[in-house]
Amino acid sequence: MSDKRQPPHGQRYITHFERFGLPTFAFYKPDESKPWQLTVKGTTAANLDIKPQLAALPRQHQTADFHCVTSWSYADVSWAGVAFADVYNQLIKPHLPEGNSPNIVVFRGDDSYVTSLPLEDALADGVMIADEMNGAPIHFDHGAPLRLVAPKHYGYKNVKHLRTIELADSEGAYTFPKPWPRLMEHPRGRVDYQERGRHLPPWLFRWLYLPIVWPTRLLFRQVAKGRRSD
Ligand SMILES: Nc1nc2c(c(=O)[nH]1)N[C@H]1C(S)=C(S)[C@@H](COP(=O)(O)O)O[C@H]1N2
Ligand SMILES: [Mo]
Repeated sequence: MSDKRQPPHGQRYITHFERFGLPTFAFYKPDESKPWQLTVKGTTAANLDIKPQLAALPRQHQTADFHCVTSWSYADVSWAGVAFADVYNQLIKPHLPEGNSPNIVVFRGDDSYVTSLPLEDALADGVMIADEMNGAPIHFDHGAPLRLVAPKHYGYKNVKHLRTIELADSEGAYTFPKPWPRLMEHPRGRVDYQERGRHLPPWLFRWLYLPIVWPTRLLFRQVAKGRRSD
């Protein structure tokens, strides 16, 4: 990364890309005994698992900066996987109920983390379901085995351990994971527009998040240590 590169407004580059997230999800452990499914809901097909079909889609690669809403950014992460637009158009759309035009996509992780994007944002260039990071299968820390990557959106839209994709037609169809306030989730979450959350100005979110960044980072580090010595 060039020293001269300026991060987006209100962000600061950090030098280590670490596992991070809502503290309630720090303790998640995957159940490795079952094969991973990627289930699509809101279609006519009951229990549509598209995981086996991902391999047939064209592969995409991109290098992008990663921006957490709490103000840290990490430069130049390279991802590989499939475009969400291909997933939607080829694997999901054929199963939508007649006359149904969803406008929201809800993404849920295996740890029960949940957030959403307007369909229009999810179909944009660069939004992918990634299975590789920096040339290797995505490590647990960064969302193994499948992660949503939406580089123009804050980290909280980039769902790790992706398990469920749900098509919905109104925002009321889902909520941000409890007990976290929905205030923390902007419906779009675009970095360029500092859509950090709802109802409050971006500077206030930055100020509110400031005291929780280090405790959260330390919690995730502590849990990772425990996991290694299991
Ligand atoms: N499943 C899941 N995905 C998640 C989160 C989470 O807690 N669980 N946290 C989000 C937040 S707030 C951030 S900043 C990024 C952190 O990604 P990293 O762990 O790869 O650094 O993951 C996002 N995706
Ligand atoms: Mo974040």
